[in-house]
Amino acid sequence: MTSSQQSTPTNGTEPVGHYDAIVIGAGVSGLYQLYRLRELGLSVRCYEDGDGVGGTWYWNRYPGCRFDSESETYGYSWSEELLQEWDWKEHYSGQPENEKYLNHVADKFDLRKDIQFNARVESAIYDEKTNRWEIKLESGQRAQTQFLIAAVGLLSARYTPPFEGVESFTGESFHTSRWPKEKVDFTGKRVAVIGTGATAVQLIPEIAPEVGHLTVFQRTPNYCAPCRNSEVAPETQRQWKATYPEIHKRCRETTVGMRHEFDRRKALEVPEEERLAFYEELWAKPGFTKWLSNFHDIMTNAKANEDFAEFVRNKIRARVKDPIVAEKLVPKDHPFGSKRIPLETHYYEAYNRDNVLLVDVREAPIERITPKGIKTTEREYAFDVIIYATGFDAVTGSLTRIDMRGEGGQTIKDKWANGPRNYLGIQTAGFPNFFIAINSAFCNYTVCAESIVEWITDCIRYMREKGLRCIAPKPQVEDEWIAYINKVAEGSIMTQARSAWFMGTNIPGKPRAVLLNPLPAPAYRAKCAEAAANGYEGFVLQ
Ligand code: NA7
Repeated sequence: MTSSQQSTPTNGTEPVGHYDAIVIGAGVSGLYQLYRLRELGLSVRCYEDGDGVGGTWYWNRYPGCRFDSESETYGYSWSEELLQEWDWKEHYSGQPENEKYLNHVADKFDLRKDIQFNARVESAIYDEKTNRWEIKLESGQRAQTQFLIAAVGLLSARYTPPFEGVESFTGESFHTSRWPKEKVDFTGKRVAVIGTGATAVQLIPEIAPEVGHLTVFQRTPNYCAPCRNSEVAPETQRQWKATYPEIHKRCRETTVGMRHEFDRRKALEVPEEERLAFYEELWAKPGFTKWLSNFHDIMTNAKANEDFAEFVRNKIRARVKDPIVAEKLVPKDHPFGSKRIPLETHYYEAYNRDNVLLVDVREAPIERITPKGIKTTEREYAFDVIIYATGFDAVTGSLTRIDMRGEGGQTIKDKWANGPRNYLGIQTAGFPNFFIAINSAFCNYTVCAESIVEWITDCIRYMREKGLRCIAPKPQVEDEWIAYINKVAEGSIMTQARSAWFMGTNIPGKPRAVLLNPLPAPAYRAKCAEAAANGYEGFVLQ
């Protein structure tokens, strides 16, 4: 037991636990944050809602769930031993392997002993007299800490549209991000999937051959691109292991923290024949190459974007046999890349099956869920199973769902009523010693999450070395940061879809705001490093 740890709570009846740091969430960021803070010699407690580690890779266990990032770039980069002992089986690793990997990390670094599972944080209240946070779990258990780190994930607060009658349905219902651990048997069943985002696009082709009949309720078609997943050959595995430093160096240099980098040429300055050949070349490659190695101005120039968007539309048309269904699957109301590009395997072919029906809910919106199934403005459909693949209250939802109160009792919900306010995405004024370890940069999760965790760790080390009690951003600096982020985002296609979690517009009533940091990852990291190097410039330290 470290010096400042006075009690170790195990259930709702014990005395308040006192810690130097509390980490909320045992996903990719939380596990690493726990590890780093423990290395610093702090007493750390991690509270995790689930009964196992993994975060996103614990909760999202629906059929077909897998990385969209290349596996070799997703694993933690900070332990050479870990890198050398872990073999990725597929180029875009599936959820079971990913969960296994994070369990392996938790065991290897003995992290479990500081994690309390089935522990949902209900409230976090800042005490201005002691400069400490008091945490209350749903069980009633309480704990206090100097530093509070929310590693709660950017896509973890699930969203189910408030359809009337949801509870009345007499069949089984699932949200994809709360999928049961036991296999769901779809054999012969009439199944509905609501939503056609990245999740549904992974799920639909997996279950289509198994179900009796599948009805997909689509509101907005997406520009889905082939994943082209494959098994990792032993030689490739050896090559990765021999070159991890170069792989990670590359990921730290690129705009999005992956191996992909945008092409410096402007799309429409390249002669048509050469341009189309380039598109075909990108299309034939796996992963996000088609998006993130494309001409850079497809993300800023509407005409360049439309040129590639039309190329993708034709790819979709070529794969769907029924031209009416094909046209429904072709996105026309938003630019390519203004919503997350789903990576797919046999997604479009699923609609060529006799047992799959596509329902366009823009033509006939869902009116209500009934005891039997789903009623649109056109007709009622009967189902045995309804799957909600309806996404997340992204970035802010996992924080605003906690009753968080900072200085003067201000709640984070009130403070963020018009969108998130923060400095560098890491701290928010009025909430001292509270750190947000959510990678909301537009990039590879782990690479960028690691840098945020390391920034927080260095900051806490600095404070302890200098004998400082608390840190929070200056409100004016925060305002300037948000204005800057908005200005950078203005020039990007990413803000232009009518409904996208990038901007919070997928949730009715949620303020439209830039939720993903639009800066290139190296530029963002440089800003964070600069603030730290200048004695945490922009922050008030006491
Ligand atoms: P997404 O991408 O937010 O997709 C949610 C889907 O649910 C999307 O097709 C929505 O349509 C649809 N939706 C939401 N509300 C409704 C209502 N009321 N009626 C009909 N359809 C609705 O979430 P995912 O889980 O697929 O992916 C999230 C991220 O996880 C993904 O980007 C990856 O980064 C991993 P809409 O498009 O809003 O019209």
